[in-house]
Amino acid sequence: MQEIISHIQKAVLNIANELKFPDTGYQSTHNATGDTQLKLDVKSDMIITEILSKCKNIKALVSEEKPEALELNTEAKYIVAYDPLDGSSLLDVNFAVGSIFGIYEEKMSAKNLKMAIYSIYSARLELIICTDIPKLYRLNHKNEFEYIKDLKLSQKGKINATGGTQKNWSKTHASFIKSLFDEGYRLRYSGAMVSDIHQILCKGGGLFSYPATTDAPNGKLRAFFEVFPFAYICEKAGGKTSNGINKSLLELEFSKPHSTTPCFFGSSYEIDKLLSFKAEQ
Ligand code: P6P
Repeated sequence: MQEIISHIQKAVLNIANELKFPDTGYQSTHNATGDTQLKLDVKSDMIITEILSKCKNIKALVSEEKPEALELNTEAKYIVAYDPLDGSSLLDVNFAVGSIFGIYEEKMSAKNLKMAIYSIYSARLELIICTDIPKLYRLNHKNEFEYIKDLKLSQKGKINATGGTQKNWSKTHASFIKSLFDEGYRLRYSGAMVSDIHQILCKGGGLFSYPATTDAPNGKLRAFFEVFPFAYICEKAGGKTSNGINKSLLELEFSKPHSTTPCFFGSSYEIDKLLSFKAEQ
């Protein structure tokens, strides 16, 4: 695993340098889920592909930006599924964005997830690595990732990160979200999942939601590249996750690599409240 970590560290350092002077223009291409691709989406994907292809422990690379897997070492046992630049559409307003990696053993399935990693490209370059406990590292003056702290979720938070277009929410979801605001939760939503969940993990609690909506009945966020890695990290941090029905996102199974799912991540109080709301409907 350390070999994979060091290759990912090298890739995120390269991407961070690329983002300093970005061309935030769009390609004329789209990814497998139909998102228009930024030049930096493609560039970040190229950097990760080039660097991780040199790692002998990786069986295959599966990118959110590519329709097909890249087979590497048939004898190796880890498949790395990644979103090379989550939140890239916010680069033109200089918001924090990041890369997300799920490391799966032998096959891409939530129960085979063995490590989850994400980076945050902002005023500081940070890397969160989670095998058992999510650990936050920050780039120091010597260009090394220095350990800062473990990330833990308390029983309840104060932050409500509400994804999806509100006019397309179900009535149940709208009343659940309102009930948290009525308790005094504060809206904290940037439009980049990686940054919005990072804030909840660093502040120690809250809820991030991207529900089923009338325009995205299966949700928007990608299971293997975004949802499973963050579900793994949030649950290892002591939180809970759900798709709005089940008791953990990590129970879900998908056959298509670019499948999406409604998703909720947070402290146990918020997820328990979500499930009680849905049960009453
Ligand atoms: P909306 C970014 O494009 C992304 O994939 C996630 O990072 C983010 O949480 C979501 O989409 C935002 O979607 O519909 O709220 O703009």
